[in-house]
Order: sequence, then C-alpha cells, then structure tokens
Amino acid sequence: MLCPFCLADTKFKPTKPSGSLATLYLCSDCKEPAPALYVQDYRQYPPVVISATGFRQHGKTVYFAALFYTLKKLSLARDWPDFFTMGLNEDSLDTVYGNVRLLEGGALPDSTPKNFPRPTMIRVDGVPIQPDCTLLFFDTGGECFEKPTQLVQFAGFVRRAKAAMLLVSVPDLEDPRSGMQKLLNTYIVGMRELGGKTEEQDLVVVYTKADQLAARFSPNWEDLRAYLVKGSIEDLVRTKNYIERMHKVSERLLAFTEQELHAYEFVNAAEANFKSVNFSIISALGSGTSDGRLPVAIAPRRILDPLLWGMEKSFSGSERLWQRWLNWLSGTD
Ligand SMILES: Nc1nc2c(ncn2[C@@H]2O[C@H](COP(=O)(O)OP(=O)(O)OP(=O)(O)O)[C@@H](O)[C@H]2O)c(=O)[nH]1
Ligand SMILES: [Mg+2]
Ligand SMILES: [Zn+2]
Repeated sequence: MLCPFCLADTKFKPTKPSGSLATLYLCSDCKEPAPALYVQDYRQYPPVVISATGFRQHGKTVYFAALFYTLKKLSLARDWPDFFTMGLNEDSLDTVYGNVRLLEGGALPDSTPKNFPRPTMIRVDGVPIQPDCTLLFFDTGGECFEKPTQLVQFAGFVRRAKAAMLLVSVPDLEDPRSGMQKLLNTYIVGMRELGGKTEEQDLVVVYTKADQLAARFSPNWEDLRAYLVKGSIEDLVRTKNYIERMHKVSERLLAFTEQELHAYEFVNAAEANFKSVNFSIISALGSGTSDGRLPVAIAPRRILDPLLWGMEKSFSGSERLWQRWLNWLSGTD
C-alpha cells in the first residue's frame, strides 16, 4: 500500500493505544497514522496522486482551492447519479471547507511555504467511466521547482504520480519558450534523482489563468476561447464524449504551444521523455483579481479537465473494464 505521507510502498499496522477507543493504522516506514477509511478501503478506492508542479504564483494552490469549491458547490451529483466526494481525515476536511469559505468570501489562499506537504485526501465515488479512487492532492511552494535539488528535497511526491501535472501561467512568463523548457528540464532531472522515470509517466500540461491568456488569443484560436466561455458542468454529463473532446482540445493546445508560443523544444523534449503528452486550459477564478481579492464571484472554467486527465491516465484499460462491469452489475452504467 502507498503511504500518503512518506509515499513508500508499505504496510499499515493496526495499533490500539491504551486508553483510546480508536484503532490507528501506523505506516511501517514513517510511523504516521493513515486514515482508517484509506487503509480499510484501499482496494476499492486506490490512490491517485495529483501533484501540482509549477513556478511560484502560477496558480497551483488557487487551482486546487477552486477544484474543492467545484466538487462541493456545483451540482455534479445531480447529473452524475452516483457521484459524491468525501474528505478522509480532519486535515482534508479543514482544507476543503476552509478553501470553499475563503473563495466564497472573495479571498484567496496565501502563497504556499516551501516544505514537504501533507496531502489533502479525497475519496471520489461515481465519476462516470472513471474507477472510484482516493485522490491525494499534493501542493508545495513553487520555489521547489526552480532547482532539481529542491524538487528532490521537498517535492518527492511527484515520483508517485502516474500523470505529472505541469501548471504553467503563460502571462507570468517573460519568455514562455525558455520558462517552460526550464520547468520541464528541472522536473526530468529531479525525477531521475528520485529514482523515478518520466518515461513511465503521462504528462498533462495545464495552462492556468486562461481568462488572462485568452485575452491574447488571435482569431485563429477562437475555438479555444469558445471552449472556455462555454465551459459548463452540463457538458460533463456524457463523460465519454467529454473525454473525446478533451483530446481534440489537447491537439489544438499543442498547435497553440508550437505556433503561438514557439515552444517547439518544450514539445519535443516532453514527447521524448514522457509516455504521452496532453494539454488542457483552465481558469480557476474565471476573472482577474484586484488587491489580492476577487472583485466578482468565482466562476471556474474547465477545471475538471486536468483532474479527468489525471484519472484517465492513472488506470489501465483492464482496471477500467473491471469497474464498468461492477457498475453494470450494480445497474448504474
Ligand atoms: N486572472 C487569474 N488570476 C489567477 C487565477 N488563479 C490564480 N490567479 C492569481 O495568481 C495568484 C497566485 O496563485 P496561487 O495559486 O497562489 O499560486 P501558486 O502557484 O500556488 O504560488 P506559490 O504557492 O507561491 O508557489 C493568485 O493570488 C491570483 O492573484 C486565475 O484563474 N485567473
Ligand atoms: Mg501555492
Ligand atoms: Zn509512511
């Protein structure tokens, strides 16, 4: 089993401290207690590591906050009959509901300190086509992705992600070509130092702050602008079609990366070093900020796309088939 704290493949030993009613599941490696729901239901809800990689202020923490907001506040459960999410421990519940409150009040999360983070653990049930799983969200300060040594020290969680998520805010890069290539290069070096191989990972490049980026789109990219503007959860009801559409958008974003950003070297290096490369584009807030606050209500755009890519790439065809069969048996497919 994967320990959500030290990321080792490990065993959890049930222990009953004297005077306590609760059973603790201690990791044999780091001795941290894992949530009972995580350990007991491990097979039914296997972990999926969602790791945010990106420079400082490129939108990692706000993305996760907007995601928690979307999972809790938008009516996905109305359209997906079996869908629900659940925080697996007190920290995760605090993070999810704390971020929902923050964004609803028009405030934004602080810049994240540079440390090895504890994950926000969320059980996800009933996303169509995707197997049920436990999402482990890892987010640390962008400084950790400036140098491979920092990545190794503070962001070792990237090694356990099946899909690597690279968050890039193009408007915040002086030169997108060299900025993106530097991030990718640092990631690849750090992964090898950690004993991992990018060749075994799928890469998902996420363009953040799309509200700002789309303002720069020439008429050639009108379809991408329309995709953002029309982003609504109703589209997600037919998830199979939705994923086909995500593939088309990814191809267009690849063309954008080459033709507009001229980041050919980035694309070539990504394709040579990863199992697959896909792109998505999101706006976590839907609009700009003013004095560090949200002047209008949050209106996230397409923010489930990277998560769906992450889930899509984390399970093999046979795992997916197995899940469908189970769904069929229970009459939910
Ligand atoms: N216009 C716009 N601005 C955004 C959006 N998302 C984030 N921002 C802005 O970018 C700032 C930084 O976002 P964070 O998510 O904190 O960045 P981060 O990558 O976590 O940064 P570090 O924790 O310092 O590594 C926010 O305070 C917002 O002002 C978005 O969707 N649109
Ligand atoms: Mg942050
Ligand atoms: Zn551990």
